[in-house]
Amino acid sequence: MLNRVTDDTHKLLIDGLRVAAVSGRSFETLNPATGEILARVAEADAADVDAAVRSARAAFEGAWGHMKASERGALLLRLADLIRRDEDELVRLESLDSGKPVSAIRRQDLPAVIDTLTYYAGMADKINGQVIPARPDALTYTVREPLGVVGAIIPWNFPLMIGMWKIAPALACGCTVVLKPAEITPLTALRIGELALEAGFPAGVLNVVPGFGKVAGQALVDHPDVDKVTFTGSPVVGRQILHGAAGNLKRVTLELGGKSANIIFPDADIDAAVKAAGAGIFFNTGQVCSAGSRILVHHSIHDEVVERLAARAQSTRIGDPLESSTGMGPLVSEVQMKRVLDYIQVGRKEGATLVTGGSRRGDTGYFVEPTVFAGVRHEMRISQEEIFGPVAAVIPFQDDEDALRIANGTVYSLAAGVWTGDIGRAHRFTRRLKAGTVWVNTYGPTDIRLPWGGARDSGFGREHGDAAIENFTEPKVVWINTGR
Ligand code: TXE
Repeated sequence: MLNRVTDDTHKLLIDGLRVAAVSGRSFETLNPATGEILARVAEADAADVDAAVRSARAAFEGAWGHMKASERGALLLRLADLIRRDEDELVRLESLDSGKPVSAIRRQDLPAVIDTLTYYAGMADKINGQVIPARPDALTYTVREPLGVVGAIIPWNFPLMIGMWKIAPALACGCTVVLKPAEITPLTALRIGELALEAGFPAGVLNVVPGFGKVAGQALVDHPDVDKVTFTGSPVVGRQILHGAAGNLKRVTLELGGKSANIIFPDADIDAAVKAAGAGIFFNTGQVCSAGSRILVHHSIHDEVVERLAARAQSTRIGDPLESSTGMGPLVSEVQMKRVLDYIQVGRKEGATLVTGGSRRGDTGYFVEPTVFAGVRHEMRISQEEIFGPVAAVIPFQDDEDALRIANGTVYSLAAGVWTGDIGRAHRFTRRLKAGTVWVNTYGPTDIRLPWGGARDSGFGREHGDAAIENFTEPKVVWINTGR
């Protein structure tokens, strides 16, 4: 039983108020498990984004800028408390809007959101400068100042979690935020904005402007009074953001996905490796930037791994994301489903062996079967391009050098995994794999304390940990002449 969230239009959140778009326009967000309309949402354009940026600027210059850092931290903790209080509602809303199974949101996304908030709450009053005694006739030191107004543009695969990866450190640092959620999953972002107000964040500190990327997103990127854009999404849009940001030389952080290699050697714990390889590509219906979408398997165990991986794919419980027993939900949209089905056709035409899956499941909602291609060759498109769906490409390799050549042979550099019982090989691979994160004998865990990001078409800059503090602050040098 799935239903509309409400018949009212979900308004924008600007300057502490829920407001209609200046244009009066709105758009629909759908439930990907049914294809039905879930809610109508006000559609921000440049005028609304401008109002949000002005409000964020006023808050930055006003109440927020004058608040003690420890009070900012306390507000982040209060927000975490309210998210805990409303966990059931947030889990359901996120599931309805994105198609993610409630079990996964409860187990993974919500705890990560809380962890992010508490981690950066603790950091808020520990953002220190340095005394650097440069000369005997001066007191010279640095302070770290917040950058100002941050435009946060987020995707639809982890709306709550990726949103919080950007909001929490930006606010901890004393910046203010204009958040542009993805047009297909705007609902939880609006709810977080409301909870921030309830927690006591001053009006304008966190504004939420749902709308389309080319309009609302681009307006935020082009706005001359935005100091920083932090973006997670596609490389195509990442490049557009760099162009737009050049106008006033905004700082930019980009996290743009990948085509990560998960490499399995015969001396590994094969049970554990296959289990993790399955989760690594089928979790969140494959819509994960660090999905282990290329499973590189030593030729001597290729057939065995393929067989066991296919068995895992076939036992995946696909279904209603609101059911607690569901393991895999739909893709987020019809566009994404067609994109994934197209790639499956490409894989077939390229001559890869379709071992299991390969089709849409049912004709309601955007479900696609967990799919395994075997005998994939490195140069095939399904081995080079990000599919962002539950499609595993199993690629046989001959030896260490062959595995490294294949693993490093795409335009991406986000993550990689290696499974081996040989400690020397593990170290050689961690050194030579081109990736922001390399997992050894595991695949996929992230932690807010550890820097996260990539290089080349996976973007640049790091989120999480101390790195995020540097993203939202800038050092200022103070030089005090202490006399003769
Ligand atoms: O992404 P977009 P899409 C990859 C994945 C996926 C593909 C396409 O391969 O299949 O991208 O997804 C906003 N100025 N990833 O088309 O368009 C948009 O409104 C400013 C990987 O949905 O990049 C949304 O809020 N903003 C990725 C956000 O950008 C713009 C997660 C992401 O949408 C804009 C998502 C513009 N001109 C997709 N155009 C990951 N790294 O995890 C769009 N947007």
